[in-house]
Amino acid sequence: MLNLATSAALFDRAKTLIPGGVNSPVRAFRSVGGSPVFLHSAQGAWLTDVDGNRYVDFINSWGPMILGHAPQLVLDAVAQALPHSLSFGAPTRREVEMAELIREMVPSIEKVRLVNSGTEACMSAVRVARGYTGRAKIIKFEGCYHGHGDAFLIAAGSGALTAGEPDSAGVTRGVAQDTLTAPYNDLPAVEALVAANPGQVAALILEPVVGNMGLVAPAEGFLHALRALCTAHGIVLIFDEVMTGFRLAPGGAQQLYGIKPDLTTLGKIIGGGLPVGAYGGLEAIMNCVAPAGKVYQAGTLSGNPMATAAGMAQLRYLHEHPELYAALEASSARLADGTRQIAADLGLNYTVNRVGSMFSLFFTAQPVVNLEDAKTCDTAAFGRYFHAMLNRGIYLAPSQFEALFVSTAITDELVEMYLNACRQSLMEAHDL
Ligand code: KE4
Repeated sequence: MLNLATSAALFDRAKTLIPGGVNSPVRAFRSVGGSPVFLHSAQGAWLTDVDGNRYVDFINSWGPMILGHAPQLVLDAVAQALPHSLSFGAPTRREVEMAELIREMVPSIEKVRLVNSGTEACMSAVRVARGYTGRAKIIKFEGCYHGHGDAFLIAAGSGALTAGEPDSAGVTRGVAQDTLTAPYNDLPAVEALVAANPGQVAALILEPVVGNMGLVAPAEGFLHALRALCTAHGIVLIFDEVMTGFRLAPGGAQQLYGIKPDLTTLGKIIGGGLPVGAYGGLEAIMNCVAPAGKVYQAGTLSGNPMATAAGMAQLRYLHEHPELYAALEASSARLADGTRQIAADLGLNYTVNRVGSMFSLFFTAQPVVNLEDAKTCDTAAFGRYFHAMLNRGIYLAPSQFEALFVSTAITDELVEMYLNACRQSLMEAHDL
């Protein structure tokens, strides 16, 4: 068993100071039980916690660390920027260069605005879609997460035709009534929502590949059908690529599936580990954003010189080394296929979904194509598996309803280490 004494003491202190002892809920290990490990440092594929325990990281800060932790090229870029002050609140050359690079890597983005998180990016994209169309309602999918903006914290209403009920306290009915929800991969449900709200839907926002109910891929033709539906009804199609952007391909999921959304939201990888988000797309829509237009959005630290130094260094490397995506595909396929085979060998037949370097092991034998399927998982068994893997030095997402993120730092040896731990941990979790 791991010595987690210092983590436990820090967590006790934290709980007297910070809600739930963490600065983001999923970190609290609530859905897997136990107390979170407090991290001290990281390098490449390896994390070290405050008790000196080491883990191979398959979360990578929930996506940003695609090159592994503390890549020298990013550290060097930040060190080079450091002496020139930390923040100006005024335009800088690097923001122009970053906008040019984003536009080159994601051609559907004709104009882009930098913000400080994925949440800000998604909130702003919806606001500008509403300002551009003059419409109020949005469509989102059950199980998709777009940050903690009020409009997104909405449970699916019964069926797909009623306005949602707030998921979170503090979200008013006034907000909830403008958020319509449908099951992911259910095109008829979306068509029914559009038909029931003629001329009222400003935007449809989705994760083109879902990470936030565990990994769920779009059904064949689903994204193309949504594109056609939005075009036909003047609905702004927003791809939330905060997770998938620069990960599934240099140009994200939209490059992988050949779809041109009207707006794209970005985060995580774009900041190289520092706080950067972005939203952008058609010039006609983005020219509605202040001060060019009347949709207000602002931010003290938007385009922060340290964050853009880290982000640009990482993005430039990804842009200049497209071959790394084939390497990620190979290592991720070995991890996911190996996991699926191990579960089958143990008679569990669990579902493993993967797209590129994102994958999830679902503790259910049925296919998982939407949130309802994902909720059939044995989350208690997942919790036992999570801790069994942690005790074997493998750091997974502390929730069944998250995706794993593979970095280029995962070597063949670490794939083997993961698969050995996976076999032993599945046996331990099921007393096999
Ligand atoms: P942030 O505000 O956390 O930077 O981004 C929100 C967001 C938007 N869109 C998608 C598709 C996302 O996955 C996220 C954030 N992802 C979660 C992981 N499921 C971040 C981890 C956390 O909430 O602590």
